[in-house]
Amino acid sequence: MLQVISFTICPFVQRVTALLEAKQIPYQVKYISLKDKPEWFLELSPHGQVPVLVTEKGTAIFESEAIVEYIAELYPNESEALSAEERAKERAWGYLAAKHYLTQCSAQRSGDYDTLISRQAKLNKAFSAIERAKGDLPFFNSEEPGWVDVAWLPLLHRAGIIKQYSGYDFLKEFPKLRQWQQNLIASGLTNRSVADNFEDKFTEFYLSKDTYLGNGCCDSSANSKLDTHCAKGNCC
Ligand SMILES: N[C@@H](CCC(=O)N[C@@H](CS)C(=O)NCC(=O)O)C(=O)O
Repeated sequence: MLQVISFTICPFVQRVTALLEAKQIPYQVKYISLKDKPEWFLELSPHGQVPVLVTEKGTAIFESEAIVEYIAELYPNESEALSAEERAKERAWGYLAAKHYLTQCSAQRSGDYDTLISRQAKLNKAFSAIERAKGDLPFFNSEEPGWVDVAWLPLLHRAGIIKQYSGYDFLKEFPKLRQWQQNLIASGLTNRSVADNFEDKFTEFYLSKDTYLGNGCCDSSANSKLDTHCAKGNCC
């Protein structure tokens, strides 16, 4: 069986597990600590990063982009009979999402208001672009989640958790993305692509007291500043 070497809250890993889930491919997950990387892991991953996919033959593939390409090639869906041009466009939208995973991570970890807003502005460029490209179908121009959906899923899933716990909505200006987020959550893919304790681990790190969002959009001192993004209007 395929094995995914993972770190619980890594968005690059979640893209891989979401694709495996969407394609209903069986796999096992092995979690490691990135603070104390095991020797066997460092032998598999030349840059010491997750995800790593260990194939049925025992070959280790690193870099999430290479891993999702491998999975798509090995397990093609009939509905994925795309022209070269269509496939290239899908790959490009997927790449745009992955390029923003670390931007979202750092936005969530912002220590102050100005940092959060400048990082949100970087995210907004990508969000605006995909909001314009998104049609009215439940997923990215399709009835079922596909390549582009699983690439954007980590961003949309995490934005949902941040909103739920802090009231801050990264997607406030993007109605189509909010609907897409709801459709992905309703599909079950968001939950199935992470560990049972994902939400605890995620909020523990990204909404810790070291972070601006962890100290509360609902904090009265932050209230007026965050008003434009606080999902709860009068701030809780
Ligand atoms: N370009 C890599 C990025 C993966 C990545 O940044 N993984 C992080 C966790 S989310 C990691 O392993 N960090 C540990 C390190 O860099 O030492 C990919 O797409 O697989």
